[in-house]
Amino acid sequence: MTESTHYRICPLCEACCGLEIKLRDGEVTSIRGHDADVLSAGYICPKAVALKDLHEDPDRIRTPLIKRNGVFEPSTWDEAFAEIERRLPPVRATHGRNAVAITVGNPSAHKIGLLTYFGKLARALGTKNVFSASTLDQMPKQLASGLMFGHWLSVALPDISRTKLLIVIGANPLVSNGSMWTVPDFRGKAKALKARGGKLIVIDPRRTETAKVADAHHFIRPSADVFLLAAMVHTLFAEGLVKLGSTAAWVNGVEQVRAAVAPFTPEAAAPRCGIATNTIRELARQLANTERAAIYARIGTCTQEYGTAASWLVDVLNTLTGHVDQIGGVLFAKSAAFASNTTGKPGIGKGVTTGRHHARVSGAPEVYGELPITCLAEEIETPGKDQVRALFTVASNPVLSSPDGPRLARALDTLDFMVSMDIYVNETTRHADVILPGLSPLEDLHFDVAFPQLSWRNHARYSPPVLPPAPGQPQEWQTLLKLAAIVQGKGAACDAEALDDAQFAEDAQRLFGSHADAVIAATMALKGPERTLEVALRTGPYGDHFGQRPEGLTLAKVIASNPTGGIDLGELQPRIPEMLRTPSGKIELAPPLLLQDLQRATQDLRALAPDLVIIGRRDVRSNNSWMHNLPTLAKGPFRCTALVHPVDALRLGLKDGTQAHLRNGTRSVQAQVQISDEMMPGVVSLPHGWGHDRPGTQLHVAAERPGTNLNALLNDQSRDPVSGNAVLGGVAITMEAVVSGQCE
Ligand SMILES: Nc1nc2c(c(=O)[nH]1)N[C@H]1C(S)=C(S)[C@@H](COP(=O)(O)OP(=O)(O)OC[C@H]3O[C@@H](n4cnc5c(=O)[nH]c(N)nc54)[C@H](O)[C@@H]3O)O[C@H]1N2
Ligand SMILES: Nc1nc2c(c(=O)[nH]1)N[C@H]1C(S)=C(S)[C@@H](COP(=O)(O)OP(=O)(O)OC[C@H]3O[C@@H](n4cnc5c(=O)[nH]c(N)nc54)[C@H](O)[C@@H]3O)O[C@H]1N2
Ligand code: SF4
Ligand SMILES: [Mo]
Repeated sequence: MTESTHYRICPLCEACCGLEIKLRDGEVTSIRGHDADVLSAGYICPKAVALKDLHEDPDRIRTPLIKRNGVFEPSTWDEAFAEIERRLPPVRATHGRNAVAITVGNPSAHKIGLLTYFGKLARALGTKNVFSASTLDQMPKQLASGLMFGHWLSVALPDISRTKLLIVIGANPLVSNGSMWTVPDFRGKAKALKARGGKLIVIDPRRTETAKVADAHHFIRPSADVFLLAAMVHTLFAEGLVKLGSTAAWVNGVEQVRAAVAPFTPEAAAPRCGIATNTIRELARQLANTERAAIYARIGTCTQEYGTAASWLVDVLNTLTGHVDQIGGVLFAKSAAFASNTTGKPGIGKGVTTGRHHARVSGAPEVYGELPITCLAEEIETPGKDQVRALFTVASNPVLSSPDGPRLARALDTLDFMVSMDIYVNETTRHADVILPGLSPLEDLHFDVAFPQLSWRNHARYSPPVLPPAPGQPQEWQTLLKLAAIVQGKGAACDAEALDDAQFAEDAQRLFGSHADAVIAATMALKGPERTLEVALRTGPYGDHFGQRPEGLTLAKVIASNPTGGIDLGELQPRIPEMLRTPSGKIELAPPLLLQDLQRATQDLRALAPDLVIIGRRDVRSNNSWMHNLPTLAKGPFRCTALVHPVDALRLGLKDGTQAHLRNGTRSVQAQVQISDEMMPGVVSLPHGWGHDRPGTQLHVAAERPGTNLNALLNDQSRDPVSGNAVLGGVAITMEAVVSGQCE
């Protein structure tokens, strides 16, 4: 009998907790929090334990699948690549590069192989039709941060361990464990905040788990955040509360903001957002008058028509109250590797431009090289030059995760060819012609590329694979390289890794000039993402600069720190002006794109509230669309319920536990009603990522309690026009009881 203990970063959500995993004879016997972990100190949530289920899940794909006569058949890797080589190049040759689209989904953010090599496939394709989960999620935040601070990952993070006041708007970190903010054990940190006399305030249309531990909670009318936030900014100017503090020399555009928010008096905004005028003023005053304070917003403020404007106003508030770049306010992480705000010339950069090309059908502008994922169905359906005829999906399940999933599912069936890199035959991948599986997380190494740039504390951690991969199973970066080579006409039989080595050598010459040979020699033992990581760490802000700073970081040092929980690089520190990458070298408080968008909001200031609107919800035992097949998480009370306020239930004749129709125009779904005074009256909440009753999927556990697909109710044409982000909340619906025996 052999027993071993391994330490691994959890890849399932943005909290990035450190795990301690015990094995006996190659089988997982326990998964716990790693107490010594420098970031998470032993904290975990129930999803981590389900990594065992995921590893052992009989439905998880372990060999490539090729669809023949409508049925998936297992194949070898060579057969699968040969099939792709046979079918993909003719589509490109006949219809051009834009005829092949690619989507990349959420799990790729947690996989260094996918994150660092996805771009190679996208570049090889050379298509405009690049889509991702970002436009279902944080694109507004990315864009607002990019326009203000110069890079999309330069996100202002609450300094939770030192603040005295935290206002959370449109986020539920107690359940989500933080987003665009890596903050494991939010509950513990909120408790510590309160213990030192600090305050937590939550603004949300539901009295959430986070609201329940807060000092105050205010209901807000969904999608009306821009009005509340603009009125708070208005109050700062009206009451002389603006004080920029030590960043004053680095802020552009204060007067433009003052003029832009003029129409948003608390009196005008209050009926629109459902928050009383005195509360709006008090929130602004508290933020301004508390020495160490921060306002933090997330997906609830992004997935709406004014998502970018709302995300921007949050940091306008942080800046105008002097909390930006302040200890106890909001700070910027200094990541050990891959951060654009630590490379190039300090304090100045290219900034951000959008609309370098546009979606063919809707005309939606490109943002950070992507088009809105809600354009995908129409790009497939609409005939003409550049019509999408083939698709790659990479760790992406848009049939459940994107609005109007049923329309997209129909469109996918009309494609000439579709390849999915995925680990399940699910609602999206069932439409593919070839599925190429990734490794189980336990078989893969782990280093977070993006999340240290968003973490509450600076650190560097690396996890080696816990278990060896099955023989012959490539890592996902190797699969991406092979696909890129096929697209480039180099042939499925080519040595894609040798091509990668040659590319690396070429890049090294360009980046390191006369030092290139030394860099190549120093990284010779490494391949793929590990080689990229070694270079990023060693040339990063804490790096050894290939021997020039011998005490600095190397990959070997980070690997060696794995059993002791990684390397702690300390609390976040003020970084302005050095981290800015705007062309002016200043914080751009008034980007023209956003000033213009605020005018659009002005026109909408007096819109009336619909009787009933729907919003989403997350549960700690679930993660987007793909973890409902894991028995540990699937058990327990049914979670895909529609929460309805008692007053609405009475008005609509809905009874707890019964089924109701939810309708949005011609779209309609059925869901189980759960009556709850957690909801703001007039607001219904239903989680997303459910609806596992589609034919042709292989998710046996999930199919037992499939739940309702919220996105079958939502319209794929509703977007924030600035960022292209989908509108996922605040959508007007009607609800009525299902009469027994009645079908959809
Ligand atoms: N209505 C509504 N819709 C929403 C949201 C909402 O709040 N409301 N939230 C949105 C948000 S924030 C997000 S991020 C998106 C997420 O939407 P997606 O990006 O589509 O992500 P998931 O739903 O998590 O699906 C992940 C896919 O990756 C596969 N997968 C899992 N692990 C691996 C792996 O290791 N390798 C590979 N190759 N594949 C893997 C899964 O089987 C699944 O097919 O959903 C969005 N959709
Ligand atoms: N357990 C679990 N954890 C997750 C995920 C998961 O599916 N399950 N998904 C992960 C992903 S991909 C992401 S992006 C993050 C998201 O992390 P969070 O942003 O914290 O996401 P939610 O928990 O959906 O919280 C959004 C909150 O916004 C509220 N809300 C809805 N509409 C509005 C509105 O118009 N205005 C305001 N002010 N509030 C509104 C909702 O009631 C909800 O409480 O979570 C991640 N973590
Ligand atoms: S909060 Fe849970 S799912 Fe997220 S990283 Fe930590 S253990 Fe994993
Ligand atoms: Mo997300």
